[in-house]
Amino acid sequence: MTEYELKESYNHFTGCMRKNYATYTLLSFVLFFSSMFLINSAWASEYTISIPYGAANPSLDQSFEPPSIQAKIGDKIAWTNLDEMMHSVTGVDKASQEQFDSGALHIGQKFERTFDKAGEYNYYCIFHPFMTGKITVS
Ligand SMILES: [Cu+2]
Repeated sequence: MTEYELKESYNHFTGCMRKNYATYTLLSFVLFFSSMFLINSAWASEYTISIPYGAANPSLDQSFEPPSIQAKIGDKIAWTNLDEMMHSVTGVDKASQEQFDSGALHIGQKFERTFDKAGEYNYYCIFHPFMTGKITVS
């Protein structure tokens, strides 16, 4: 390679780099923020509670499974109705700003809730008030 050719190829290379600088910067930002998002979502946990078959029968003594959960702020709780009839997930403390109510939860339906404040959240089923559960958020 002559000195001229070498200089030409170098100029070509730096020209390309300059042209693509904006693209590289944008790409790094995209990578950075998407990795932050992945790390964040890995921190929060998700808990699942089922309303098992026969939950409406008080003699079976199985309402919400598990009946109590220890969660952290920002964790997601998901209830699923696996029974053959309607149920609800309704907070006992109606005055609370964190009050929650799934409304009528039909067969196979899912209700999700994320708690943003620490506290003890007792809940029940409006159709079968003997069905009770508790979420402790810290
Ligand atoms: Cu019920």
